Amino acid sequence: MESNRRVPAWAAALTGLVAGAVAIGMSLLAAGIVKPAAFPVLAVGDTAVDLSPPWLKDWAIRTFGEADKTVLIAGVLAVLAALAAGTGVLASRDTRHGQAALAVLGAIGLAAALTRPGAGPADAVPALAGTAAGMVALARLIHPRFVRRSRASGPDAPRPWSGGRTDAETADAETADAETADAETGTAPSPASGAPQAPRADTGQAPRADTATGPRAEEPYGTPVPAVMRAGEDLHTLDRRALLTGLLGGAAVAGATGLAGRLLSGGTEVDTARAGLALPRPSVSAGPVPAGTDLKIRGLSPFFTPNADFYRVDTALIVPRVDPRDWTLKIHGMVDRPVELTFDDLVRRPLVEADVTLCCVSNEVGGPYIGNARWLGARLADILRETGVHKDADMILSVSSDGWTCGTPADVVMDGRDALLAVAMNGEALPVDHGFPARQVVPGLYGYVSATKWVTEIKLTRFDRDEAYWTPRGWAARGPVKTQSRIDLPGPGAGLPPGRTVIAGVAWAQHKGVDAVEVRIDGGPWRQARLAEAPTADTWRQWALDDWDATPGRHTIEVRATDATGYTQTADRTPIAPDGATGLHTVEVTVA
Ligand SMILES: Nc1nc2c(c(=O)[nH]1)N[C@H]1C(S)=C(S)[C@@H](COP(=O)(O)O)O[C@H]1N2
Ligand SMILES: [Mo]
Repeated sequence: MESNRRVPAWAAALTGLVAGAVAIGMSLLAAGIVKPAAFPVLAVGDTAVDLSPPWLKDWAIRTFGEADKTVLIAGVLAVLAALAAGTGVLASRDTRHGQAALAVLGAIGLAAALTRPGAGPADAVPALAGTAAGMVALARLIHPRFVRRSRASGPDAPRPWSGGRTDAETADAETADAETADAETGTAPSPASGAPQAPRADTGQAPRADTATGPRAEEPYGTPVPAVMRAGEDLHTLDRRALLTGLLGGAAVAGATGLAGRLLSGGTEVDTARAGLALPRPSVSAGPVPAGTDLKIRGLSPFFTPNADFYRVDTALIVPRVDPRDWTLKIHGMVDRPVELTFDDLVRRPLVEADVTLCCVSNEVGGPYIGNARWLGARLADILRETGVHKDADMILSVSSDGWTCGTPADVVMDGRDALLAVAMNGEALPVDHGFPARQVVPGLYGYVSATKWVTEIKLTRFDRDEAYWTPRGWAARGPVKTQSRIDLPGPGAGLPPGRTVIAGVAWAQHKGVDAVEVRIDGGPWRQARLAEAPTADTWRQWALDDWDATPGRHTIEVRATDATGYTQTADRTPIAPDGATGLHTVEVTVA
């Protein structure tokens, strides 16, 4: 073992990295065949999201915004890469230790995959296949005989690692080459001299890798990959060419399996299904919005938020891709007649168009997690009524295809407002990011208690019996939207020329309606802003103050809205948790 220390760490780390890549590629392939959501890296990331404390999540959202998922995935991959490199270093000292480390990583992936919501035995396959492939790759890249022979040859004086060989070593190396090259490279096998013909590493000396692998995982590895450190050489030298060939071979296997896995994951199929979807006509159309709904001021949020600009908040690391042909919505629990709707059942129902502003409870005062869209969907209340909801059921617990849960107060959904099972957003099928093929939209409630994307199950239950995803994580069980307003222009910290300046923004109090918006500068008197039209009470409302005479110096602009119940926004600042931030949006500008 001691002599193996002379394998340079960088080479060992590289072999570990490539073996790790092979493991990930193979598990992606297996996931593509069996179940995309069972990809263990994703399962580990999802588990990390679910286990991370609310403060960490808040911090991540605040710090990285909508890139939080990219950052998390990059983080998981970086940690994995470091662990894989470490595995290679371990393996270069003792193959069994490296293999054991890989098995532990595989077991973590396996455990995560098997404990995801809705996981079944099939979810084990990608983790197992990936681990097995990684072990085979590691066994091939760092030859098991490597360790054996070093022990057999007894303690060696440490020699600097180099490409050179002494005569004695060359003899050894030739023996080893003969063994190693039997089926692997076909290059330069010298006749075996003295040493018994060792069984092939992948059939004899690496039982862990083999028994765990079986023929299937071995198959895509068909391209023979030479051992990086040939036995014999391993004691003192490293064959750079073999290393390179091995690494490239491994990388090719990883790339090919990974790509095949991605293609098989059905992403493109869902995109095709989405593109080919003919949007049903609404039976209740919302009609064109009145002139004056959009003030069309540059820099002011447009009345309708384009889908591409619509904020996205969810716990999914990779958005669920749900094929409408496979989609069903199961409605059960405290109902007389449980049903399971297909997508056809849903779109054959009378569909209603409604303009609804959706916002996130995590939106800080003045924050970006709010958007307005024209939704098309079936009335949730009608569907529920048909199932015969029990009188004492006060919670609609909806579940997404990836196991996220949401508890919506039943009385809110049933009170006649446009609570929808939506299939379209701004005139196109729901974007995958926004819940394709179907999601809930309920005006007046924050998204976390109402807006389930990729919804596949609705259970009628009670708040005193069930808890949705965010409740045990410190958020209120019920989340009515708080009356709020935001200054869109001038932007925070803007430098402005003196003179007449437009101040404009949006205000919202969904399902109540915004009755007034006031603006004040430098703590002066509140001034009424001009309000845009608002076709219904369920959307935000644009506002503008057109005639502020900006004088040189620093100025503070504040805004407050009053809703149709007569409530005026409080200036008291509270944090987003547990039920939404309060306080006045305040913008500082410099006029010069
Ligand atoms: N399946 C699922 N649906 C979800 C969530 C989620 O994490 N998973 N997040 C909710 C939250 S917190 C919000 S604010 C809205 C955001 O919807 P959007 O991403 O379409 O803007 O979706 C809701 N629906
Ligand atoms: Mo949210």
